[in-house]
Amino acid sequence: MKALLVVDIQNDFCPGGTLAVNGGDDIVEPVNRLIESFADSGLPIVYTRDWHPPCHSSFKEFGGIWPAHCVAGTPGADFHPNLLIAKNAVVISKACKVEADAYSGFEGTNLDSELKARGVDKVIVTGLATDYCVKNTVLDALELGYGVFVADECIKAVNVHPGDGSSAVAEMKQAGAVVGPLIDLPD
Ligand code: VGL
Ligand code: ZN
Repeated sequence: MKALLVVDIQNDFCPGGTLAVNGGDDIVEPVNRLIESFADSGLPIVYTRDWHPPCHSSFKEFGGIWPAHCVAGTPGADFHPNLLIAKNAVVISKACKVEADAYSGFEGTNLDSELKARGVDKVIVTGLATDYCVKNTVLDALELGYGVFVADECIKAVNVHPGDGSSAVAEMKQAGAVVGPLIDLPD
């Protein structure tokens, strides 16, 4: 059974947000097409979200490297307004504690058990950002034994250093993920 993973498509990671990924909102439309198709087929759709307390340790003012972003319950942490939220959506919040950051949707969450409970053995990964949360979610999924397909059109990198996005893609491929266009989506 396959599932769709929609990683952190939240306002703060889109243009206008505090940690905006260039063109981050460009992926909303292709991701919505996948959401519709998975929903029509009754397949699981899981949304992860970065969900930080106001004094999170990853924020610059508290010793971290990022501007404040995705503070739980604020508009910046909301999903992009155009993102379709499927009726059968499973929402996984991560990095909810002051001390711990989590780039992977599996880290400190019940994502693995939610997937296993639904008989999922293959995940299609989409979302933001390629070089952080997408990459780490993909690497953990592979480690946990899932087959992983990453849809090219449905991810976008923050590129703190130029080339971070392409290195992340290379790393995901090296670890066993298939990264390709939507037209190659596996059955
Ligand atoms: C992310 C930086 C900080 C992400 C989360 O979702 O890729 N990036 N927190
Ligand atoms: Zn974060």
